[in-house]
Amino acid sequence: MTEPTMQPPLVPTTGPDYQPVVTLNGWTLPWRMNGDWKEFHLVAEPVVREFAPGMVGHLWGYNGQSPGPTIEAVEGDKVRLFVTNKLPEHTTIHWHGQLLPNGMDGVGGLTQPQIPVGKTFVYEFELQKSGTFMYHPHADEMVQMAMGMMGFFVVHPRDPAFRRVDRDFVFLLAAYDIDPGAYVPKVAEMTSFNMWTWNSRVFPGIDPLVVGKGDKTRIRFGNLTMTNHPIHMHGYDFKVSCTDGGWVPEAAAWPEVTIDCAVGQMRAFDFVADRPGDWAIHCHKSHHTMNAMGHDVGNFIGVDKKAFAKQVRKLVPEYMPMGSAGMADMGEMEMPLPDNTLPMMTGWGPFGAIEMGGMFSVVKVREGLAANDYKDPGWFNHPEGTVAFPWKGDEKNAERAPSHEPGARKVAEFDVVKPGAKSSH
Ligand SMILES: [Cu+2]
Repeated sequence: MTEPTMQPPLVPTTGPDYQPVVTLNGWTLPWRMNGDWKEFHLVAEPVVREFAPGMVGHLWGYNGQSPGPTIEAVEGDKVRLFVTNKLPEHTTIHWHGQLLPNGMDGVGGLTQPQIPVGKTFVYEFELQKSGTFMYHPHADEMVQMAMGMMGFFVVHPRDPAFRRVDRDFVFLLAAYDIDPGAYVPKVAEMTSFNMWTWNSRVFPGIDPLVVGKGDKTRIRFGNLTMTNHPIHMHGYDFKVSCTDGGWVPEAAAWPEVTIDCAVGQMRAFDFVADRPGDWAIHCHKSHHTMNAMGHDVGNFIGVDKKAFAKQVRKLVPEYMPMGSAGMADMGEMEMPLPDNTLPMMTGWGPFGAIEMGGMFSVVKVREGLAANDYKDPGWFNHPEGTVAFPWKGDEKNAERAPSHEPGARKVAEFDVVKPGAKSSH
């Protein structure tokens, strides 16, 4: 796979019926039947992944992409997984959450020899239960996961009606530290990452989650970063329905609007999409909805930098004093960046700069979508009188609410606009 955009769900042509998942900015791995074995082939290899337009990472992944393709199968299936190693070092695959014979567990040195460079190993096991799983190496694990090696593994229930939904989205949380101008993640980084990703994509490069009004909807994710992520969805409350340990019994599924996902955990939540709109979904750690940023920036809120700026401009004519009224001006700023990086706060919505990055997307709930139509429907058309508006009594802000025509951008105002400054996004 070379496309970074979401591929259509892979509808089953043999075996029990199920609603296939869609992988944000990804795809499902095709299989073939060989007798009663369902056969898959993963190729571990270096890949180039676009995080969002304007930045790519030189990562390791599977079958041309990081994360690797999603594996989908059915409870009771006998699966045979070929793993070919095209990396420059040995590898293995661990099938996170699966109940299987010990020797199929994929821990290099402990349960199998490492898969040498250029060789293919085979894993065979019967899927004991349905649920939400993932796969990743258990060989030079710190390096190989920091380089992007991971994938989703969904096992559908044998009973097509069991906990069935109309739309089922999956993504994996991964973090990278890639300096501006660089392409390869710093694999020894432990805390100071600058790319907080869903399926190795960042806002505004993450696909929207497109849902038809009234659809039963499931969102599943797993965390292979070095910290926890409280995933928050606006507009709804939802029920936590599945973990990598199995289904939460319906009577015990508990309500949330934010569900924390610790390192090495997976979570799924369900809701009925009965409220149309463009509903934000994001990690609630505010640094995780930013792209490349420095953490050593002083706080200039309240500082009058006018006299200082005048002095600096004698030496650096393009100098822009920023931050004395907060950092929101960075969301609207479009200035040249170093090669291969992304602005800290970016993205444009119908009302202006969205000022986000990283782990952020939009659940777009619309009336009248066909089943399995995941095309971006554009921005929500708010019914008259349902958008927050300026208070008429405030003379300074007595204008009407802004129109939500796309492209109705506010032009950023700076003390100095650098001549020839052009947006690259
Ligand atoms: Cu987070």
